[in-house]
Amino acid sequence: MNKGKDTRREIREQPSIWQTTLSNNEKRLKKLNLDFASFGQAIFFGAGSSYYLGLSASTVFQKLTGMDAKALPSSELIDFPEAHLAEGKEKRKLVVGISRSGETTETVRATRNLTESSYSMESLAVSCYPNSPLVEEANQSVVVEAAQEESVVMTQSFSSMLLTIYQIAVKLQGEEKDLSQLSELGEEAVSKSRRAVGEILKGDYDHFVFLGSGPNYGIACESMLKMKETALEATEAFHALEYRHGPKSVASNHSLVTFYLTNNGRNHERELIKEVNDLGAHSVVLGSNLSMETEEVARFSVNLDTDLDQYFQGVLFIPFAQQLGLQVALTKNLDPDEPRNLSQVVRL
Ligand code: F1P
Repeated sequence: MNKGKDTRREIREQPSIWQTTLSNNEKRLKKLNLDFASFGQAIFFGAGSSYYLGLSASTVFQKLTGMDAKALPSSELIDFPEAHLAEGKEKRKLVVGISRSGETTETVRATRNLTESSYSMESLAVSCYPNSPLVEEANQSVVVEAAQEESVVMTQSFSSMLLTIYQIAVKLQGEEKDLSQLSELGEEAVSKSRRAVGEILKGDYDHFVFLGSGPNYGIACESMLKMKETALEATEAFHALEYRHGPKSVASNHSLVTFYLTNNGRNHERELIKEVNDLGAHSVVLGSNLSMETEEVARFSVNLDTDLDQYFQGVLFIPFAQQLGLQVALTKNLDPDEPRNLSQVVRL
């Protein structure tokens, strides 16, 4: 049986799905009625991969629009809204529920609770399914139908919904930004990542760490989840420098530490690579226009040839972890299309 065929196809098709998504969204986003000036805060929420998508999306949204933005697990908005939503702010909140299925109970319930609450807000759903409960609950929605997938674990749906939120932020910012190059860059990212994974898996690792700061922290968290879901591996995710404050103590020469490099943190991230190497762990760096020094200091590298804003690069990094999880699973004779203990939709 061809184990992981759906997951493999959906990872590799991402760049073309992004192209379809970007062009379809041109029409969809015109229908959005978001009075940007009326909002004082944006709150992104989801479950699992969709929460991690929100972590990355919220940083991009704040950077581009200047609006205060944060991300929460949907369950927090059900159980502890008072701990996260300040009363009395004169401006409205834009609350963005993210869900591939549009059926995850806590995300649907959080949207309903917010809509019925006393908070002055506008709810927006980002999903892959048009007639889902989440889309029905929200005031407005953007549905990314092209990214619907067979695989239980989220791959193209994650990256395509993240792209969609990039586009919403660009639209609200009011400046023209051409994101169409992301599709072409995606082809480069998928093929370079696949080659790097092939090299990496000549080694023997039993511990995977993903480090990412700013817009890349959510990507690091999603990478961690991909390795857990598809390959049943021990994985961790941290903001880059957080790794030095204790977690590095468990690194060994069977640890693979992946860095999603940023421009802002490039200098100390480079020093951290050397520290990781000195621990005996193997380092992987993904970034754009990497210097010879950075490529030489890292064990493995995926060097993307682009000057794209660092806030948009996260979507180019995630195919690496998706393919790493897929290939490690296959070496363990697991089937990523049938991940243990998981289902496509998680309901309470
Ligand atoms: C997302 C989710 C994923 C999980 C698995 C099942 O649900 O729970 O987080 O990793 O893929 O689906 P959704 O709310 O985005 O549909």
